[in-house]
Amino acid sequence: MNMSEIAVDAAPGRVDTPDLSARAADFPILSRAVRGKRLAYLDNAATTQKPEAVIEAERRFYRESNANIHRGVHWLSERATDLYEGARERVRSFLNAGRVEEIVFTRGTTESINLVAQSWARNTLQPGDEVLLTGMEHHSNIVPWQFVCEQTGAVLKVVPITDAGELELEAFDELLGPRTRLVAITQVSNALGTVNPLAPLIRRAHAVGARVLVDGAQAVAHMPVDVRALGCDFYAFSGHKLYGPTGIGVLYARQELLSVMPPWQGGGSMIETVSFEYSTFAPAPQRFEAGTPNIAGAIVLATAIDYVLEVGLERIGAHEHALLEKATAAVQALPGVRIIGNAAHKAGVLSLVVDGIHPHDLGTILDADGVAIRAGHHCAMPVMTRYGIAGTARASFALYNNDEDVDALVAGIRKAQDMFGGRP
Ligand code: C6P
Repeated sequence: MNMSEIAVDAAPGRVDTPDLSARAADFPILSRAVRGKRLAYLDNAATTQKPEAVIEAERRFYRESNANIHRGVHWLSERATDLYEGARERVRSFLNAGRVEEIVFTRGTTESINLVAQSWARNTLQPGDEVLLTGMEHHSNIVPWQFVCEQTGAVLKVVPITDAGELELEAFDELLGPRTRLVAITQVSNALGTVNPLAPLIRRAHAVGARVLVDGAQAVAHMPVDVRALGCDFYAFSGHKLYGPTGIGVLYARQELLSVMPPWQGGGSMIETVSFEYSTFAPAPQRFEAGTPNIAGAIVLATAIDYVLEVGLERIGAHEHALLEKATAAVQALPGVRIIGNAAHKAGVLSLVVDGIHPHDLGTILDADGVAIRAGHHCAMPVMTRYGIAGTARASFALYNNDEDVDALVAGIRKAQDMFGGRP
């Protein structure tokens, strides 16, 4: 792989560190005390907090516009349908997809990936075909492929990762072959923070005739995403990691694929005609949205998208990167602390292990001081196996975090070291 090709994709659109300090006030929960302490919420990779605009949009929907969609002849149903379909258009524009029909609402990243596995892959893969994953995938981008490999006789291949937490690019090239039908890859690793150089990898995959699914769960809240510039075939993300509600997510799929993919769940709203002999199905995306969808979730997700676009995704990314750099330097100065994930291009995720302290103990000590992090394997057990550890303590940044949060994190680690017998 040509390194200059990678550099173009990997170089973030760096802007001067923006001042987002006023934005914390948009998030009511951040002003509450936790265990009598100021809350430093650093578990944003698990889920982000919600701004007032999002909370209010949900309330407004149920107060003013609630009805079922695509069914009613009455005013409220038309209104709810317009809002829901308007939200689909806002997601299209957010991802720069070519057509609104390419946007399917799901429950989240996990369901989006399972949809591709059980609709596209199950009907495409033949025995001996290969699905290429990477060693840094979340379980949501591993287990659905294991299911479909078992169902079809296809086999999984895995691109290894380096000690620094980057993909072994030569191995990617070697593993990609004429039997590769799908590459399923994360844009940003939730356990390591690595940002993968997607565009050249997607080009390589397409050159051998493979399709590419991108897990965007940890990307969409931190950088602008353009599915057409990336060239991916499928893109999945969750609303709740993007300042939106839980229970709503998105699958983008190219029109030529989606339009011929069979439904994977049957029910109301996804049919054209039904008889006891056979049924015919609505075109995409309705074909993939069986039953009453998360109407409020989709509409409120669009409000969350408006919110991040108003703040500016490049500014958010630059702000989080500045916090990551500050936190990285501070923990590197502590003896006995090892950062897991030292890729050249990282999003705002800091995973670490501390000598002699289990990540859960560290998480509990931090929690006592109001610092919320995640401890464990982060649903990325193969990553932990790769580094020979049971888990990490992970701090992950969002647009509302600030230097005070970083200071609280570092102070908590020092305190834990003192409690566990002093720093080495
Ligand atoms: N990672 C974390 O703490 P859902 O649960 O469907 O919204 O997202 C699943 C998922 C898929 N891919 C990646 C890269 C992810 O990080 C996640 C969710 C959370 O890291 C919860 S395990």
